[in-house]
Amino acid sequence: MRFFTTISFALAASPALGSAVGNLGFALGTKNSDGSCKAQQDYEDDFDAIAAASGSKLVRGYAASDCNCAQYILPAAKAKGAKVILGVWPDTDESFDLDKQALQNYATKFTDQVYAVTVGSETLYRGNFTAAELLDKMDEVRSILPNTKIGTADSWNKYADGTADDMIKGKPDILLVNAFGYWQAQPIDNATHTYFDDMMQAFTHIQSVAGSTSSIELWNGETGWPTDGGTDYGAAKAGTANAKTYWQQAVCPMIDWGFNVFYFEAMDEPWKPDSVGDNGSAQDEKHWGAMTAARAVKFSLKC
Ligand SMILES: *[C@@H]1O[C@H](CO)[C@@H](O)[C@H](O)[C@H]1NC(C)=O
Ligand SMILES: *[C@@H]1O[C@H](CO)[C@@H](O)[C@H](O)[C@H]1NC(C)=O
Ligand SMILES: CC(=O)N[C@H]1CO[C@H](CO)[C@@H](O)[C@@H]1O
Repeated sequence: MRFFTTISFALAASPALGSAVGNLGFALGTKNSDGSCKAQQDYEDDFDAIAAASGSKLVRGYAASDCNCAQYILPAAKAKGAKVILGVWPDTDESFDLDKQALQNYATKFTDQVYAVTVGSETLYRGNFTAAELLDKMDEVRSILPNTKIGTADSWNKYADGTADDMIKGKPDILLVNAFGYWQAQPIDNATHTYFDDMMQAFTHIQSVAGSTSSIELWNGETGWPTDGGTDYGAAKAGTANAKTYWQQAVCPMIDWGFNVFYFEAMDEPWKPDSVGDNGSAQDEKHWGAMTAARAVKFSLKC
């Protein structure tokens, strides 16, 4: 099996990842079930629920100014001993400026709670920027938080196919690689194979372009599986039983291998509209949580 060969190679070549077990974090939304913005107490309750269910004290967001996220999540993280990867949304000048302002106003006052900042989420995948343009945006953000890890998150194939090379050569501090067997329309019994294979292709390419296995901190930035109520995607069938299988057969083993994983996502987001895919069919985005919107676990989140 191809992925076992590549994994042994990556581990042998990656003493920094080595035999230690990897870290687990969760993508976390900024809104309550009714679509209202979360307040500090809501984030504190989220941190409590995530830690109780999984032991994790790390979450990631996408836009620091969205719902004034940085303003409320950082004091909540401090109260709960948790850390946050904040996001900057550089796609438009307006969102870029608002998120930079939020970092300036809040992240600079809570640097111990800011694990890292990602500039852009799948911008190369969407074709929004070239790798060099993205690197410039990352440098702008670094000038606000010079001692914080700065990087980006993108789809595994945009790392593996060379699209990101000029950005990788700029030596970001941290890169998040998104990979979903589900979005490759894989049946659950082959989804782990696809996920591991995607990750290996992206990680080995990044490390070879960087010329080092340890100069850039690497994470799986998103993986997950929609639960009951979610939409099927080809042979990938939504359902809580499949999500549980994916957690046990894909997520936990990846962490056991020593890789860092963000699960997408912590809790359902019932306020989200359906997103219309490339072929015009609506895809539900409300049921990706490992927990319900009321913070009840859907299956054991212990590995
Ligand atoms: C299973 O996943 C691997 C890796 O992505 C892929 O090469 C293979 O075609 C998949 N098998 C099936 C039956 O889809
Ligand atoms: C769109 O593509 C997805 C994934 O292949 C598939 O599940 C869905 O049935 C398609 N919808 C239409 C209308 O073709
Ligand atoms: C700078 C840039 O090209 N931004 C575009 C990124 O994509 C969104 C929509 O997908 C556009 O609205 C932005 O103008």
